Amino acid sequence: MNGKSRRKWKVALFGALLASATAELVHAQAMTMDASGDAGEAGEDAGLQVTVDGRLLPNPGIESSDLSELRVQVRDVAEALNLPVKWDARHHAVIVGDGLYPSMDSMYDDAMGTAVVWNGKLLPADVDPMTMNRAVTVVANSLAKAVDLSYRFDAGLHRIEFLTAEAKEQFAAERTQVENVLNGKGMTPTIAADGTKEFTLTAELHNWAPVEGVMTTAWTFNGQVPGPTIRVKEGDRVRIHFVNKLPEPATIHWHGILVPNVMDGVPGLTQQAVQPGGTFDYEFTASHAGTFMYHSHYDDMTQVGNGMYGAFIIDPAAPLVPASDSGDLTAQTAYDHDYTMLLSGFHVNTTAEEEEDYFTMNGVSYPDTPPMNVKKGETVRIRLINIDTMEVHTMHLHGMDFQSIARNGSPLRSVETMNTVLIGPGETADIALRADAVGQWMFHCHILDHTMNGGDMNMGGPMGEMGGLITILNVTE
Ligand SMILES: [Cu+2]
Repeated sequence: MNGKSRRKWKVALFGALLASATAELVHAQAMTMDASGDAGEAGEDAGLQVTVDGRLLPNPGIESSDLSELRVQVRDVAEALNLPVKWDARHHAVIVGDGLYPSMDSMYDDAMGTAVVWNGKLLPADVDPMTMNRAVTVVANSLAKAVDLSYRFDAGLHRIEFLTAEAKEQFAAERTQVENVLNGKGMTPTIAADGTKEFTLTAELHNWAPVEGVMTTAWTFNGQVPGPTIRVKEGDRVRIHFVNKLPEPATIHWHGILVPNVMDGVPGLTQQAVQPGGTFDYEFTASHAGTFMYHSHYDDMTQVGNGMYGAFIIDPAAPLVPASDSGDLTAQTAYDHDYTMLLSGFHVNTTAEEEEDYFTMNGVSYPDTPPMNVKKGETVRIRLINIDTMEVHTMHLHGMDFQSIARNGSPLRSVETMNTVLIGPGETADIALRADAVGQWMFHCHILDHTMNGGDMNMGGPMGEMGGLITILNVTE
């Protein structure tokens, strides 16, 4: 062992954490102990969080008493990356991944004490594996460098953050998908000989990043959350070819659209569930103009709760009416901007029974929700769709009133002027406004724990707490 063995270590105990399915660290107590395992006096450290792509690891990190070195359990990091981990007692080594490790004996003769082999490669000496509290720990930033993870220590949150290249790529890849949903841009259909508009929706598990640096496994249509928007005209004949690539059965329900009973997508009632590997063709006529949605109708808390939903917009067959300078805005108005927002969330570090820790507009949380950029005087329609499994939302706009023009797909006979609209799960609300006030105006849910991202509640500072269901209506001259 090297000279570090005499260094004092603060070790956060994690018994309370392991007992808690919520993975909250607030109960974790801290003590100091030296590397030989002797417990010292209790300290005041509430625990050093460790995340991989935003997912909290089961065990806290360990910091040297002079704070110069931060350590993590190698097993936790490997398992978070879905790599198998085993302990090789003969060579006193942690074996991560499935890589080959030829000439083990000569390899380990060179390693002092404990070794870590990661995908067939002996990790370099500065990773410094050390058995502490019956777990093999390694130096966090050295591990990151050795196995190609981005590394950050957030001193304010007291959190070690590892980030994979996949998480960065996913975040970049989904920006266009999110903007297309916001802007109401529908999938391009194939037009059959009889004029039927054909779309394919494939259900599959796919990575998704609700904010930069946080990635979760989502249940998706076509690899995105929300699924791609389907946008057709009133009276159109529509065929949706559904392909199930999930590990469990699924169906699709066309929420609010007046479809034949056999196309309603309720398993065990109107059809057999579509098995993994199976397909089903849904076919119906776009019954009436309005804002609707489609969503899975099988194992709803899992499938809908993790992303299997999308907007279904039916435009009126009659021509839209240009907006006059003073008249009412209605569902028939031709708007300069026509936005769609599906409200939901993800459980990244909370359980399905708890509230989501990342509330999302179109699959992403503030500050990564794209803004609505409009010019002064332009007209704006926002189609709100609440597809959260449990939560109501009270969407509030700063700086301007808006008019409620449609509810649950149907135009309102008289518009109502308001600044906050309440919308329950399964409901839609179309609101409209003239952007007559220049500025950066917040549009957000007024249930205020829906505007925080997981783990950030402790963060100080004027902007630090903002997350979740917030976007900006940016009105320029
Ligand atoms: Cu809310």
